[in-house]
Amino acid sequence: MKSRAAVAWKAGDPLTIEEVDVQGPKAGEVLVRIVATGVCHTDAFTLSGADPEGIFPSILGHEGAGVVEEVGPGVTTLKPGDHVIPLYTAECGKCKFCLSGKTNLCQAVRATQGKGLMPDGTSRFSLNGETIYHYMGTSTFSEYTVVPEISLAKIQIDAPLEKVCLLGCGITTGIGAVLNTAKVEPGSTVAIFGMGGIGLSCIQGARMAGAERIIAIDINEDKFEMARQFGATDCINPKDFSDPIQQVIVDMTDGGVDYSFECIGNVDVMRSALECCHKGWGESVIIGVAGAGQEISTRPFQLVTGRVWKGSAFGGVKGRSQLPGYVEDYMNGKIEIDPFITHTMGLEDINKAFDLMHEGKSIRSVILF
Ligand code: NAD
Ligand code: AHE
Ligand code: ZN
Ligand code: ZN
Repeated sequence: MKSRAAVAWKAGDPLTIEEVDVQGPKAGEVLVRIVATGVCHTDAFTLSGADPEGIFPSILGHEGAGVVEEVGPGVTTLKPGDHVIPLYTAECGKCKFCLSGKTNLCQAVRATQGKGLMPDGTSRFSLNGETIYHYMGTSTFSEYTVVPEISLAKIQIDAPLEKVCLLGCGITTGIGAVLNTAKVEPGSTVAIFGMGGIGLSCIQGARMAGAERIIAIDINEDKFEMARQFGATDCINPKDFSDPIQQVIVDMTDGGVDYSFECIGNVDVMRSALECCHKGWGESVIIGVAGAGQEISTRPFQLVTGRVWKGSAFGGVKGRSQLPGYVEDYMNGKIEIDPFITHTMGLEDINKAFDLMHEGKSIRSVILF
């Protein structure tokens, strides 16, 4: 079949809208009609060429929601008409990772996914006979996409897809990093670096966890109004201080924060986020994604003296079993999504969504098909 899709041909180039060919679902696969998709900074990161796993030409997008159109042989848990959120972190329930009880990082399809291919080692997308690669196993910048059954969370039919698409990455990642990865306790002091969709979602999670003090850090002060709306108690711009920001935060908090979250992808800020943690117990969670060749560093003494460095992918959330609960929490008013959607547009304007992100003018743009 034909599908309208935004194709990334080459690192650094704008996407172009094409009518691509999509092959039907093979065994264990599902054809999904995407209704809406967010644009996450990770899409821009891969398009920039900084992602060691970036493959071109490909169809980016990993924050979507849609409707099952057709299922391939052997698919038993989904049927046409079901509403779904594609998962870049599958949940097979059978692999060593799924069975460990220690991680959400199912590896059942991860190797082929990282090569832009379906689990059988081929792509379902092409244009004029040329292979177009998948991205993160989701490729939600296409009206029709093919996704493994184990990479789809079935959600309640009455949830608005143009809103809950943001649970496919950003909002779940931020809330999950606070609740699952850090396990922030009531009364905690928390520092959150980067007030994009991820950082604001960390604020939301910190509020849910009962954190008492929530310090928001960004170099773009336009972000502070929304940070305060979500519950930040302090908003600070590192450019306003001559001391390193970690020192400023340590001084503000009688020795450092209980938890910090890096939501930017800047390795220098990752160091600040660790070093603003309290001696003896402070924990820092890296969420931001850094480019090829970049490395983090700190004095080992920071860890010897009790600070802990962690990372979080998709907020530690197991997509098939836990994401439907996030959708339910949105429907019950426990999770906010609507204020994150600062812009909506059609697929033909998708490059505008990238521009708005780079200009610091959007939190999330949602593409409506
Ligand atoms: P975004 O571009 O919307 O927000 C980033 C924010 O960081 C902006 O407000 C920007 O002003 C701020 N910032 C930039 N440099 C800064 C600095 N030096 N000091 C303080 N603030 C600074 O991005 P987003 O969509 O919220 O994504 C944030 C990061 O999280 C990206 O690296 C993205 O790839 C990553 N991410 C990771 C996961 C995961 O599962 N680990 C999931 C989603 C996104
Ligand atoms: N491909 C990159 C890493 C990208 C990355 O870290 N992705 C996050 C999700 S970002 C969503 O916006 C993630 O979940 N990683 C775990 C995984 O298995 O990919 C690289 O550096 O190679
Ligand atoms: Zn993302
Ligand atoms: Zn698994």
